[in-house]
Amino acid sequence: MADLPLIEADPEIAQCIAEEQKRQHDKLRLIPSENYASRAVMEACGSVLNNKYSEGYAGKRYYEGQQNIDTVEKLAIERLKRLFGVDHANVQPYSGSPANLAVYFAFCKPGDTIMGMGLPSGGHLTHGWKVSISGKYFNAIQYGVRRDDHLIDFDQVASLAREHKPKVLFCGATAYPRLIDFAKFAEIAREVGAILVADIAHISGLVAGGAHPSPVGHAEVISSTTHKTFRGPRGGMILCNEEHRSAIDRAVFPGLQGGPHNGTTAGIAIAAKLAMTDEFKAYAHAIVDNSRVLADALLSRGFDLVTGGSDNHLILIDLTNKDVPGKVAAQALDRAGMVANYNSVPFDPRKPFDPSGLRLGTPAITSRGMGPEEMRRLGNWMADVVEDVENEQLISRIAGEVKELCDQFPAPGISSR
Ligand code: DSN
Repeated sequence: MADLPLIEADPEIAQCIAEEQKRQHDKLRLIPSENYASRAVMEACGSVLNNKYSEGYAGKRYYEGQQNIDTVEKLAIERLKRLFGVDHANVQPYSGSPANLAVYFAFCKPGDTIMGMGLPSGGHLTHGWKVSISGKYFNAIQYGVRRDDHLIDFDQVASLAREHKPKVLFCGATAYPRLIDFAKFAEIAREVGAILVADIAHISGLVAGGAHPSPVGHAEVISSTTHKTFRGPRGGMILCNEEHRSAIDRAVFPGLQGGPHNGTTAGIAIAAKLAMTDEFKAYAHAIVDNSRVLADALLSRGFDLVTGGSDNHLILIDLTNKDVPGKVAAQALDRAGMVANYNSVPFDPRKPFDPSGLRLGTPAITSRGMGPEEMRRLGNWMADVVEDVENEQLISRIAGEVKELCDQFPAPGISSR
């Protein structure tokens, strides 16, 4: 039983995976937090590393048999240190939310004041939003974007920071289409004595590839997932200077987690190695170029883009002028082979589960090698669908054209079918 191939051991799950592989191949995946992990990363994640327990850190574990695991983890750490130019990396957080929780645990006690960007402005749940543990266990102060241009309101950040003196100031976002000015955040954090944490989950691949300014030298602590633009496994990491090394390590283990997921650690090491290549640098820049071209294509079809465009991997559309709710548009686009997610826009009068916006991005389609020409086609397809969401004939014709396009661009990590 334990040695049966998946197809024999569990045909139902095998079928789900085969169908998901087909879906990921046949559709344009536009959710900005998703990507295709590199093939080598996928191999590492499904390897025997899964079988090993390794609580602790290299050279100081609570289990024997770490001859190979220590090497894997040390490689991941050394590569990340070199890639990002930091003193230390912790590669054990299970994902981005646990990484951020570990950061709070390292520096704060329940009830302490923390500060981050509010979810409705594009911040992440873990940056102090009220339903998250970060909003419930801490006195969370939330800053936002300006009403007129939807850019981060630095006057508000500064005045809230001066008033509330947070222990930790988070910058970074989950639905913000512009560059993050880490230097400005650092100036404010310094003035009020806060530790600046840059959550670069969405943009770590862009930072690694030089397509977004780095927070290193500005933020004392940097948290990230490893599976978005970084194109690694589902995981998390925390980068920091020497001063915070032991607080961060202790917060992750034994503070928050047990044994690290060693297959993931290997995947992070591989992703870091691949991110050092010229090919990855070109990829990171191509993500941004594609996002700009797609934004222009959408603007030329009358879409209202939050902040008026994009200079990272992500585009946020306010569909109010198209008179279509975000969810209806996202569902019609999915039927047409384009998978985005409905999302609130700043100052959204609608509810989060039925918001006015659509969030999309270019990391996954750029991983398939698509470029400006494909972005212009995509912009037109999206406009055709959103302007006629009930026209199933049109939607099914476009789904066919999308599939034809996808057949021309192999998806990394998905074997030929
Ligand atoms: N907030 C998720 C996203 O950006 O899709 C990640 O946690």
